Parts: sequence; C-alpha cells; structure tokens
Amino acid sequence: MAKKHTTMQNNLPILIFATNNQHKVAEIQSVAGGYFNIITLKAAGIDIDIPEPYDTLEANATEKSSIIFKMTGQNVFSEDTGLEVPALNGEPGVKSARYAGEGRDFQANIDKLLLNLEGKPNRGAQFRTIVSLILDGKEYLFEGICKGKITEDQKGLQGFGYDPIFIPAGSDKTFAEMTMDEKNSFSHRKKAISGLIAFLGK
Ligand code: ITT
Repeated sequence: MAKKHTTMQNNLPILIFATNNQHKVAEIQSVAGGYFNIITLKAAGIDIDIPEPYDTLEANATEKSSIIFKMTGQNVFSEDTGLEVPALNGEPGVKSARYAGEGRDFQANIDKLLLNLEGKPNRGAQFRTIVSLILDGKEYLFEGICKGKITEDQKGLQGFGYDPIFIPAGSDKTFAEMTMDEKNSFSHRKKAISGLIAFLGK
C-alpha cells in the first residue's frame, strides 16, 4: 500500500468522499474501516452543490470527483448510483435523484415509480453504482450491481431513496427493512467500494 497517502495514526489511505448524501457516507464508513479513512466534504470545509449534468452514471461520477480534485489537489472518490428498471426502459437510471422533479423528494420519486409500474408484469430492477477514484491525479472506475425487484407497496423505514420498494435477489425483505450490515451484504454500493478497496490493497 502506498505510504504517501497514509495518516500518521493508523497508516491507512486518506480519501475525500465527494458527496452531499449523508446516507452514502454512513454506508461507506461502515465498510471502509480498516481499509481507508474518509474525509467528508463538510470536514474538508467544502460546501458546494455538486452538479450531475451528464446522461451516464460514469460521466457524473467523474464530474463529482474531478471537481473536488481540482479544488483540493487531494485524493478523492465519488459515486453515482441509479435504479434501472427494464420495464421503464431503464428509468429512472441516471435521473434517480430527480425522477419526480428538482425537489429530489424520496417519497415523490417512489410514488412516481410505483405508478409507472402499475399493471406491468415485469417488476425486475437493479441498482448500479459507479465509483470514481482519483488517486495521484489518475482516475479509476469501479462498478457494483445489485439485482432485484420492485415491490407493489413500500415497506420499512431504514435506509434512503428507493430502499422501501426494492427487494434484492436472495431476500424477502426490502432494503428499508434491513440493518445497514444486511443491506451491505447485497448492495451495489458495497460491491463497487469492494473494488476500490481491492485496488488500494494492490
Ligand atoms: P451525491 O451526488 O451528492 O453523491 P445524490 O443523492 O445526488 O448524492 P445519486 O445521484 O448517486 O446521489 O443518487 C441518485 C438517487 O438514487 C438518490 O438520491 C436516491 O434517491 C437513489 N439511491 C441511490 N442509492 C440508493 C440506495 O442505496 N438505495 C436507495 N436509493 C438509492
């Protein structure tokens, strides 16, 4: 592991996490321990609304990490995630945060998705996460996919976003009915971050 990215305290790499989503921070903190140290944007003293202007998860993830790298010159990662529903031609996909409008309202997004899926026999879906890591000025991408299905009704209070209506394959509970550790045992985000962790360990 490259020493120049390490802290004095625990000898682990330090990465700024370019996100304003505190749920993502909590989920990644819970799997990063022992592998790397996360500096949040808040802890780095950065208060900006990071844009997501592109039509792919990859381009948006790159945009988020690049902006923070340009501001700080430090090692940084970001991630962009979408819920992809084949019966809706892949929507909400890259538009997941703003599916029901610029308000980025989780409940309004869920309501719109359930309405659009009404009467459709195929309720299959997948979450896809792209992590963009900029290490020493070079970018690396990692992908994580979690396949599953959309429920008829929402269930559970944990998590965020579309968690109350998504059941991962191999479970009978929605993500919102799971503890964070249970969600991590299936999740797109955990899989993508595992790629980053394996890369850092090389
Ligand atoms: P940053 O860009 O600041 O990282 P964001 O919330 O805008 O945060 P994304 O564009 O990646 O992040 O996420 C799009 C939306 O997809 C997000 O707002 C949620 O509604 C949903 N989403 C992402 N990950 C999810 C997860 O693990 N479970 C449920 N919904 C999720």
